[in-house]
Amino acid sequence: MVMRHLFIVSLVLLSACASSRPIEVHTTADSAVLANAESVEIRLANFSFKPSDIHLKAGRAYRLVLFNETSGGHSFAAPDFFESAQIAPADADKVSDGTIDIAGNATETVVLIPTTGTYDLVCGHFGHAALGMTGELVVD
Ligand SMILES: [Cu+2]
Repeated sequence: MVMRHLFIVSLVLLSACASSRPIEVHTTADSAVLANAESVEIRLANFSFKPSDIHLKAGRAYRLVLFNETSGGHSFAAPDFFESAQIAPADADKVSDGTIDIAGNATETVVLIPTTGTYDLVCGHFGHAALGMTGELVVD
């Protein structure tokens, strides 16, 4: 009985630590649109996104090229942006909890079709957003 009680308490604690809501990733099978993806390069620096204001057109395919020009890790965290976009099936696994992690001096790419909206962008690494590593994605 005591063990069972401890188990339930652990479950409650675990779920309290997890993110506030699960981020779903939607994929698209529209390979013809994805094949014509336009590349957009975004650099991750200490501590900024360059550019920090990213403008995209809804319904068009983009290849986001996320280049981390520093030796430390950064991330591209935009949960609402990724959740509302249609992501190329091959890239869906790169997005975890609405975030793509980019190791130092590495590049990650993701092909997607964004949806109209204004979305917050931050680096999810501790303290980086407070140091100015924030941005905005505007899709119209
Ligand atoms: Cu960072």
